[in-house]
This record gives sequence, C-alpha cells and structure tokens, in this order.
Amino acid sequence: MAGPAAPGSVIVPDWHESAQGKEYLACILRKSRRRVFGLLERPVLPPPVAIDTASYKIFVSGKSGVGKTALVAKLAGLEVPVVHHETTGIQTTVVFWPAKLQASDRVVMFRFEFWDCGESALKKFEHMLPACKENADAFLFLFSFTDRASFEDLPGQLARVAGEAPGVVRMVIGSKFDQYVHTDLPERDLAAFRQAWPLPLLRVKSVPGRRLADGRTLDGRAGLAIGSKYPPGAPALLRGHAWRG
Ligand SMILES: Nc1nc2c(ncn2[C@@H]2O[C@H](COP(=O)(O)OP(=O)(O)OP(=O)(O)O)[C@@H](O)[C@H]2O)c(=O)[nH]1
Ligand SMILES: [Mg+2]
Repeated sequence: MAGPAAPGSVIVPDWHESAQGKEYLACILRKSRRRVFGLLERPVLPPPVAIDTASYKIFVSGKSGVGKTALVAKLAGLEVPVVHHETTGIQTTVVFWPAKLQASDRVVMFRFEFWDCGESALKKFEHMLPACKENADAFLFLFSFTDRASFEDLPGQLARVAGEAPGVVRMVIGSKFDQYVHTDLPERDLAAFRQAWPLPLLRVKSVPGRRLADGRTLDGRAGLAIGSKYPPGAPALLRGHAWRG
C-alpha cells in the first residue's frame, strides 16, 4: 500500500486564503461563523459550482484528557472546551472542508465525520470501540505533550485500535503543543517513536481561536489554518486514491 502523501503534495496549500477559496468557504460559514451541520445536512452550493463530495469517517483515539474533544471542536470551528469534561459516550461531529487538488486543479468538498469517544466510556462499554472502528477510513491517535503516559500508551492504542484494520489510515497527533515548555517528552523520544512507527505525526494546539470584531463571536475561519496543507485531521487520508487524477 502506498505511504501517506507528503504535506502539500495533494491539496493546494493555503488555497482557502485565495479569492476562489473564500468563495467556496462561504458555504460553510454563516455571518462569519462556522455553520454546524447535522449528520444528514450538507452545504448548498449554487449549481454552477456544484462539486464532488468525498466522505470519510475518522475515529479519534487517545487517553482521557489528551484533547480529543478539543481538537474536534477546533477543526469544526466551535468553542474549544477550556475545562476538561469527560465525553460520556460517542460524540460525532461533521466538518465540511473544501479543498483544491494539486494534480487536477479540481475543487472537492471533504466531509469528515469525526467519532470522538471518552476514554472511560470506551473502557466501560464493550460495544463502543467496535462501533467507532466500523467502516472507519482513518484513526487519529492523540497524545499530549504534557502527559508522558499518553505518549507511552501509543503502541498499545495502535495495536488495540488498528491491529486488525491494516487498511485504515493511521496518524499520530501531539496535542497541547502550546504547552511545549512544560513537556517531558524530549525530541529524541519522538524520533525513536517515528523510527518504530513511520506514520505522519502532527503537532497541534487546540486553544480558543480568533474572535470577530465584537470580541465575543468565534471567527469561523479559525482552525482552518491547521488544514492549510492537509485537510483537517486527514493528511494521510488522501493517499491520493480516488482523488489523485
Ligand atoms: N493548552 C491546551 N489545552 C488543551 C489542548 N487540547 C486540549 N486541551 C485542554 O485539555 C483538557 C482536556 O481536553 P478534552 O478535549 O476534553 O480531552 P478528551 O481527550 O476529550 O478527554 P475524554 O473525553 O475524557 O476522553 C481541556 O481542559 C482542554 O481545554 C491544547 O492543545 N492546548
Ligand atoms: Mg472528550
């Protein structure tokens, strides 16, 4: 199986900042705030700009408190929870994300369905992990730069979650990168991990985003920068398959 695509090699980087990108982004914003889409909803584009939609189910895995819910909120353009409230079951969030493909110059609407399950719920209810894994296209494995145990837990997570699903895209995400000064994870540990597990590894900070001029409302574009080279949380998703040509 082909390895993950290099950053910036599949989608046009920073396209969402261009005039054309802004036109497409308008359909996922409302009054400059990000629109929230239910499982059965989708953005409406005027017929001349109707584009294909590529849907992916993404399971977000990681120890309690690493920042799974915060990351999904950030990517969805929603308020990031500042205090840790354990997610008590499975929470699904739909994120639409237009992007332009390098190879064909085509614009595609990605639809990411994030499945976020609180760690203790996952341990308590046996049916939850299989439900999250079923038909998943990608697994995001989170660890926190401020929680060494969450990093040491990664090989176990990778085996538990992805062990019997070799075809599913896997990606590792280090959260709380803004707290790097407090980390007890030296670069050499990360390098050793990458040698053992040659997977894409991203560093993110899921902190409250930019506000609009009123000082209160969250800017709907906040969070989009994470996906400027990769669509959100989906770097490797694109392996290129259906969308390369
Ligand atoms: N500074 C900083 N705080 C973060 C970041 N990501 C998450 N947090 C904080 O860490 C705490 C836990 O984050 P959650 O997203 O609720 O953790 P979780 O992985 O969903 O935890 P469970 O639902 O219990 O499995 C919250 O107080 C977040 O605000 C980050 O990148 N930077
Ligand atoms: Mg949570």
